[in-house]
Order: sequence, then structure tokens, then C-alpha cells
Amino acid sequence: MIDHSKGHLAVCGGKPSFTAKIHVGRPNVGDIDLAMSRFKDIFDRLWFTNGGDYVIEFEKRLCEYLGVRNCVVMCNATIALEIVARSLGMTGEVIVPSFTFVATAHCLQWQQITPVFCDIDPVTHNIDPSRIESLITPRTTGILGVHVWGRGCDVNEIDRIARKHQLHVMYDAAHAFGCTHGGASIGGFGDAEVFSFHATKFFNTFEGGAVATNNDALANKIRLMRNFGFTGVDRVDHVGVNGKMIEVCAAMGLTNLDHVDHFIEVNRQNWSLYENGLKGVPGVHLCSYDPSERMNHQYVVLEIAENCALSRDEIVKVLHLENVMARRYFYPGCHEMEPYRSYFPHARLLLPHTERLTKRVMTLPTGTAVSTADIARICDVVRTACDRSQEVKAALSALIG
Ligand code: T4K
Repeated sequence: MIDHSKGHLAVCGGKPSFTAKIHVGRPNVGDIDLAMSRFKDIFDRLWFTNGGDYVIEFEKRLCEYLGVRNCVVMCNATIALEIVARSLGMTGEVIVPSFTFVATAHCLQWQQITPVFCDIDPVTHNIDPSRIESLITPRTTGILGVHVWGRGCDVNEIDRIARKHQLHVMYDAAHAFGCTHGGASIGGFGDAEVFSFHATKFFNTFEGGAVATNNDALANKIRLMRNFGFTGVDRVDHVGVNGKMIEVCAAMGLTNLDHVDHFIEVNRQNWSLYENGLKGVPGVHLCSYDPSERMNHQYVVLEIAENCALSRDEIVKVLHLENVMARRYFYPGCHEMEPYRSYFPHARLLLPHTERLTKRVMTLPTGTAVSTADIARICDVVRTACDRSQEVKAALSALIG
């Protein structure tokens, strides 16, 4: 806890609350000894990639865990998103939220598909289905939803719109591994869903990703595209890229998969500590998760309301000075990044909720690397900074200008 008798916030001349940096996105790691023995096995067998035993086992285990017919693991989610869009035959325009990591838009733009940005629901932070139909044109071929923070999109309404207009539906489920929506595991919605297993994600394979789909024909096509279009030795029947996951990543995935329930439990407890620790701080709103769903609680998301004594950016600056590396996810919105800012200079006029949230939302550290004492101290910093907002504002402007 901050010692108010001597200590002040670092911004007010005190020492930082943490001597070492506390990060958002520290990886969760399962049994390291087991991982090492699997890595050793990979060296013994000298089989590093191209459909090795660990990749095959990992895909099987993922299908079981997610309850889907097919899982195609990849080197990362960005390539997986690109391959899914291409395998579905998406062209022209695809409707997508701007309140997401830029890879969601890039996976389309990279293959000359125009991302048409749709505003989000201010409560769920997910694409707002009531705004989708007005964006459909004769060039529209699909909808790409994102399950932001692991909270599922309104999949039924999106499906209804897609069926009516004969559009494909894919989901960026990068945040949503281990989560359910309507009681069903995320992974089985739309034509296909894509998970990210990047180091910063709830469940990681160092780098990696996976496509989940119940469509066997689509899965086969995706498998071909993942491996240069090879259908047999010396035979290529499709254009393709190299999207393969390597054995070391699959071995890490198998190791972490055994600990998913533990990771969820730690995150859930961390989230509750934040909920208690930040209770009653005016204008600091912790985004909640539906208790009837299984959620991975990987994102401790604060929305800083107008009535907060400090702005989101001021709170983030204070935390950084205390060595808490809070992040402004998602900032800025994709529509404010290049090339989209130049292509669609007026996009912000159609995205009022996205615009507001990109200025108000931030995430705090969680996961197995963060202790309960760390969380108590982080909450204390936020509370103290808001309590002493005038002093903090003056110190920040002297420091940063
Ligand atoms: N769709 C969505 C909605 C996504 O969020 C992402 C990825 C994707 C698609 C694409 O998935 P991938 O193709 O990556 O599989 C990071 C990640 O690079 C990116 O994977 C992730 N989203 C995004 C939200 O975050 P940065 O630029 O914020 O990463 P960086 O290096 O600043 O690290 C973030 C924090 O994590 C730091 O505070 C340090 C900590 N960290 C990071 C790494 C890599 C660690 O403690 N250990 C580590 O190994 O993009």
C-alpha cells in the first residue's frame, strides 16, 4: 500500500510503487518441465514443422476442448484471418468494427478487400448489428465480427443479417479462447472463427493461432492454403502461403492447455480483487463479464467516465510513472491508423461510440504473473490519483507539459 505519511505518487515526487515494471500481457505458462521435455523430444526426433506429431495432437486436443469438428493451427492469427477471408471468397467490401487490434482490418486490406468500419455497441464494445445493414452495398461479401475482451458478439442477429443478404461471416476470436456465448463454446460460430495464441493472449503458444470451423470442406481448403496449396508430394492445386505452426509452438500449446482452468481461475480472482479495490472511485468503471458464461477474464478493462476527476490518459500516465504499464487498448481506432485514415478521412463521423471508447478505455495487468499485493497496490494508485486529482494534474503538466 502507498504510505501516505511519507510517500506520494511518483508523479508528485514520491518513489514509484513498483521497482520493476508490471506489464499488461505477461504470458501464462503451464508446467515448464513438461514443456522442456517436449522440446527435447522435438530435438531428438529432428522433426520441427510440416504436420509433426505435436501439431497433430494439438489440433485434436483443441477440437475436443472447443467442441468443434476442425481446428487448423497456424503461425499466428493474422495469417489465419487472411486465409479464412480468402478461403471464404471474400472480395470487395467486408463489414468490420474499428474498435479492434489493427490486424483485423489489415487481414482484409492486405488482399485488397475494403474494410468498411461499423460502429460498436457502447455497452458490449462489440460490433453493433443494428448498424450493419445500412453499410451493405452490392460489393459487400461478408461480416467480420470481433469478440472484444472475450465477450461474444450478437451472433444470432449477425447470422440473420448474413443469411438475408447472402454474406459470409467470420469471427476474430483472438480474445476469446476458453469463453462461451449463450453457453456454447466460442469457436463454432459463423463460417469460421480465429483464435490468437500470441504470448500476450490468455492462452499462448509463444506465437500462434488457430481456425475453428464445423465446415469440413472449408477446413480442408484452409489446410491447403496454410501449406502453399500442396495436395500431395510435388502437386499444388491451390494458391497458398506458409501459415504452418511449428512443433515447438504446438508443444507449448499442449502444455498450456492442461492449465487453462487454472489460468481462468487466477484471472477471475484477479478481476474480483480489482472490482473490490476500485469500488466507489467516481467515474472509474470496471467492465463486467456475464457470470452465466465461462469467461477467460483476460482483460481488466476500465472505462473512465466523464465524471472521473482524471482523464483516461492522465490515469495511464500516472500508472506508467508508478511502473504499471497499463495500455490504452484499442487506441487509436483502426480508422485513425494508416492507410485507413487516408482512405476514409470522414470515418469518425459514422463511429461515435468507437470514437468515445478509444478515448476512455484502458486495460490493467492480470494473469498468473501478477500477485494479489500488486493488484491492491495498483488499485491504491488509481484511487489515490483520483482523490488527489488537482495535485496530480499540476504535477503532470509540470512534468509532461
Ligand atoms: N485480433 C485481435 C483482436 C488481436 O488482439 C490480435 C493480436 C490479433 C487479431 C492478431 O493476433 P496475432 O497475429 O498477433 O496472433 C500485441 C500483440 O503483438 C498482438 O498479438 C495482440 N493482438 C495485441 C493486442 O497486443 P502490442 O504491440 O501491444 O505488443 P507489445 O509488444 O507492446 O506487448 C504488450 C505487452 O505484453 C507489453 O506490456 C509487454 C508484454 N509482453 C509481451 C510479449 C510479446 C510480455 O510480457 N512478454 C512477451 O513475450 O501487440
